[in-house]
Amino acid sequence: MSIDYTDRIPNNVSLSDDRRLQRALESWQPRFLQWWGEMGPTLPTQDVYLRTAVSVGREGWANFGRVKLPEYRWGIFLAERDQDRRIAFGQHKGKPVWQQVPGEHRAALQRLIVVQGDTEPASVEQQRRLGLTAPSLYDLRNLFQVNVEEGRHLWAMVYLLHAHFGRAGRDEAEALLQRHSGSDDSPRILGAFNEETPDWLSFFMFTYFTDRDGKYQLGTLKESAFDPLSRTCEFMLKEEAHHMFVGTTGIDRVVQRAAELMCEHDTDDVTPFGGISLAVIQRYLNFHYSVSLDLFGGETSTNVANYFTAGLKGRWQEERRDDDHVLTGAMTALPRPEGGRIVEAELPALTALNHDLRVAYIADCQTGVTRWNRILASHGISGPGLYLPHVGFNRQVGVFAGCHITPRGEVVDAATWQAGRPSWLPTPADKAHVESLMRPVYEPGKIAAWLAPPRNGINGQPLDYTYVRF
Ligand code: BYC
Repeated sequence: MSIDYTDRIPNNVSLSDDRRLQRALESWQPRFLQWWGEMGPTLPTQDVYLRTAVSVGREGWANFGRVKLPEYRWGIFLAERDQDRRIAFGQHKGKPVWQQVPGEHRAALQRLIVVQGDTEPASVEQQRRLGLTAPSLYDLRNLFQVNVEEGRHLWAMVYLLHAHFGRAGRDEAEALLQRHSGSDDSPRILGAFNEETPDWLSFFMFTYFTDRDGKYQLGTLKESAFDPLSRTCEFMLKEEAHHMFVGTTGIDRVVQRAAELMCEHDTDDVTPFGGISLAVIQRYLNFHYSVSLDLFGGETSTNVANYFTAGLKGRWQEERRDDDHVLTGAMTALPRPEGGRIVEAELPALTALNHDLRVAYIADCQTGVTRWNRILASHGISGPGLYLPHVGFNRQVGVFAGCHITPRGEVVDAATWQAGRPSWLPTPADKAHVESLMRPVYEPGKIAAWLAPPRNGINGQPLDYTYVRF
């Protein structure tokens, strides 16, 4: 199914057949562009070597070329429709999926789409100044690729709001451009999207941990009985993979450089040599991992039980699971703090679905940590290495909110926690050091000294390719 690029809004949803919808989206488009101009990347550029979606099929879905950023073709792309698709879970299991929103699920679906949509422009806002300090043109190009695609993911949600939620949906689409990351008056909806992404170590951590929450949330919405949402998310997941690649390989390169400097100078403290020490990397990891864990919502949630039963939001890889996909009566064990200890409690599986998703996410996060420790081992650095802190560490949402739990999982009192904080979360000195390393490197093929070069260029281009022109 190819995409019509002659339309003002590229799309594969036959937009020109629905003049009202087309007009509504065409009137939202200039407001989106105004938002991009005001809240998008601050670094002026001539053009950037970017990937643009051209088809939603299995092969050759994107092409690469030099694009002026504000002229990127943001469009509406849904994965191909499976005419026989049936609901895989919940009370409507086995019935045909919905092409329209059922009245009784309107509010809940709209809420899920708004929450998802809100994160996309938020991340662009958080990252808007990073171009000023990019460690290479390769990295700068990757930042802009992530940014334009998050902008497109906003389009994906705005399309659903306009096409299926009438007046209320159009109002919500407007509000997505009015809320801003970190704003006092009108912040973004979820906590992690109001945090700053002030430096490139934070950016790599964000794309590793927070974009990975995106992967899991989109994975559950891809199971939705509301077929247009499912098809939208399926295509978004395709783009999302590159964002996590940026995070994984970005941290690889920071760890590798730290390891090189540790060997060269025979010390753990590589700060004086222009690197980022493992202790600092660990503290950044602890922060980004814990705020990303909060994005899954409470360990027990009646919202999620209702979403599942209604067929709005499934589980990760729902159809590969070997159970009844209805879960009434099923129980599950989950950890919770009790009397100074963390104990396992038996609870209805339905209300524990946020926990279920978080467990899959944690296992996925661990793969990066294992990979980074392998890089250390390849430099002869043994020892504890990097690790994921305990699930209860630094949590603001769910059963662990308000508890004082160390990264190793001990429940401590408030004073002990505060005393340990500088060892566990980035300190002002850590941030100042990382910030001091953030100097732009815009010469083709050159890379800042605090991270190793990437292994390969983009789309087969050499590393010294001019990925961005000014
Ligand atoms: N911050 O029943 P509860 C991405 C609210 S990332 C603030 O425990 P529920 C991306 C919650 O809204 C993926 N508020 O949780 C990544 C609820 O409020 P209401 C984004 C929070 O509803 C990088 C109340 O607390 N997509 O795509 O089961 C770059 C009770 O909540 C937070 C989605 O999240 C928080 N952290 O689950 C770009 C998918 N957590 O309704 C993009 C859509 C909870 O009582 N959203 N609350 O006023 C959802 O599925 C669910 O809304 C949540 C929460 C998983 C977020």
